Parts: sequence; C-alpha cells; structure tokens
Amino acid sequence: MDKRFDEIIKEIKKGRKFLTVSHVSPEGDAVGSLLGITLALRSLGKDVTAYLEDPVPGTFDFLPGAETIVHSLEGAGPFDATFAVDCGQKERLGRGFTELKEPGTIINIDHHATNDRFGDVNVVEPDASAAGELVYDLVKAASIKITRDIATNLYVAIHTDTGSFRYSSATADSFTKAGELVRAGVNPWDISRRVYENYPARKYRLLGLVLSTLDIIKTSEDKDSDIATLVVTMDMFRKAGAEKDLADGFVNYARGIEGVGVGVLFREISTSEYKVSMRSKGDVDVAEIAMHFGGGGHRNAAGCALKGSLEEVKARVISAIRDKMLAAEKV
Ligand SMILES: [Mn+2]
Repeated sequence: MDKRFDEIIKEIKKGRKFLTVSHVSPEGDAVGSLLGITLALRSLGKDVTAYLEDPVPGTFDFLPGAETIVHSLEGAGPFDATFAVDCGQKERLGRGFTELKEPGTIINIDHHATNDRFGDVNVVEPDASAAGELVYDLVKAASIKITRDIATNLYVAIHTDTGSFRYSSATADSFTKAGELVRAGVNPWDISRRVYENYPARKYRLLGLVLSTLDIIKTSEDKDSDIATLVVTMDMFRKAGAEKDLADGFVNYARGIEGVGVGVLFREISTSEYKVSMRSKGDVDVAEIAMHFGGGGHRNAAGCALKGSLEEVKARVISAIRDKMLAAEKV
C-alpha cells in the first residue's frame, strides 16, 4: 500500500485542480469517503470539484461539504487527477464522469473485491470495511490534519458500511480508526441520531408494504439454509410517496430472520427489470452470484440487475443461491 500512497501523495503535491467522484445511488460510504477526501484536499488549498451523478440521499445531506457536491460536469476540467472512491467499475461513476474528456490521473480507492482496477493508480483493499478506511489511511499518510469535518465524513463512511460495526467486515482496524475519528471531534450519538433516527415517515409506510411480501424458501435441513425474499415495486413507492433510496437497507430485514442464510430484496426499476440486493449470513459468497449476473459487491453483501418478470427473475436468483448453498455444503 505504501508505494501506491507515495504515488498518490506525489499527485496531490504536484496537482492543483482535482475531481472527486463516487458511484451512482450513493450511500454512506460513497458520500462520506467522497467528502472526506474532498475536504482533505481543500484543506491543502487545492481546487476540488466533488461530483455525484445522483442526489445525496436526505439521510446524508448534513455531512460537512455535502452542499458543495455538483451533479453535472458539463464544461468542467481539465483536472490534474481524479479520485474515484468506493466504486468497482468506471461505468458506475455516472454519465458525467464517463463523458469527461480530461480526468487526469485516475486514482481508484476502493474495497470491492469485484473492482476491475480501472484507475492509473489502484488502491483496492477488499479487507477494508469501507472505502472510508482507505481514505483515512491516505489522509494520515499524506500528513493532512483530520479536522472534525473530515472525521465526521469518514466516521459515517465506516459506520454505515459496517452496519454500525456489526458486520463481519468490521475489523480491529475499523474500531481503531473510528476511535481516532471520535477523538478528532465526532459525536457518535449525534451521528446516530441524524443517520438512524431521523427517517421520514414514508420510509416506514414503504417498509410496511415491503414486509408484507416476505417469502421464505427452504433449501435443506442445514443451519441457516433458508432464503428470505422481499419485493418493492414502483407501485409501492407511489403508494408510500417514497423516493427510491428509502428502500436502502430493507434487505437486512430478510437476512435478519432466524434460519435464513441469504436475504434478497427485488426492487422493480422499470417494467420487467429488477435490481437485486443480496445479503448473506455465513459462508455463501453472494458477490460471486452477483458477478454471474453482471453485478458485484462483497462476500456478504452484493447486488445486480436482471431483466424479466418478477417470477422469472426470482426463480433465476433463488436457483443460483440454492446451487451456491449446496456447493458450499459439500466442501
Ligand atoms: Mn463501501
């Protein structure tokens, strides 16, 4: 990691105009990592454009610097370097970025095992719980002072991607870094209140509709071998008056059931197309299943998009998970 950090620090020193980007449908790690690196570079007096194709979800718009994020890169650039954070594929950085002519040196900082290393410099560490951990390492390596605002962004990145330090991805490093960020001025309760206890009521109306679709499929007598599915349709979003990012996290209700090894949420994105989010509890590698369908992610959390009717899509995904479960049993 050190050699690549040296290269990046050289780029930071010699550059003046930077672009920071993260993935479409951004969540806590995307927004937090993006703003963490953005504020760190700005603290050095650099000219930084922070870009997300999609709007910042309401849950995260309190993050310091969020108000400076732009959603179009028309007429922007040329840049000396671009920092892409928390994103496995260039295409997921959004149209504004893929159409950009002069991004400069592309620095890819990510923790998705499925990252295709699209950068000129690639810091891809699947063992990191969040891209925010890698941004933390870089900021430390570059001897940039972690202000309270930078710390808040990185804390939210790590906190949300580890499921509040509950997931298997949370390591001793994640806790150590979070501790340092609290020492730098982060108030954990204030963050929790803003991120987890501030949902619009329409999210719960939507959740009610989604939970009523719960289906549990038994695959064998083994421990945690059930598959639980939930569905969210465009009609449900309309009925609840909810925007699409309000379904984020619903898949965890499926995984959280006793005896369930994999939870799946099917989200209708257009007629005959579904976004599939998968969460596994144990050994089932859902990133491999997602990759098989052209998606990606992590061992215990991954996603993809499939075309077809709900019945078709559901049948294909369940059969792939069942195969994976049976193969895992034999080992
Ligand atoms: Mn992430």
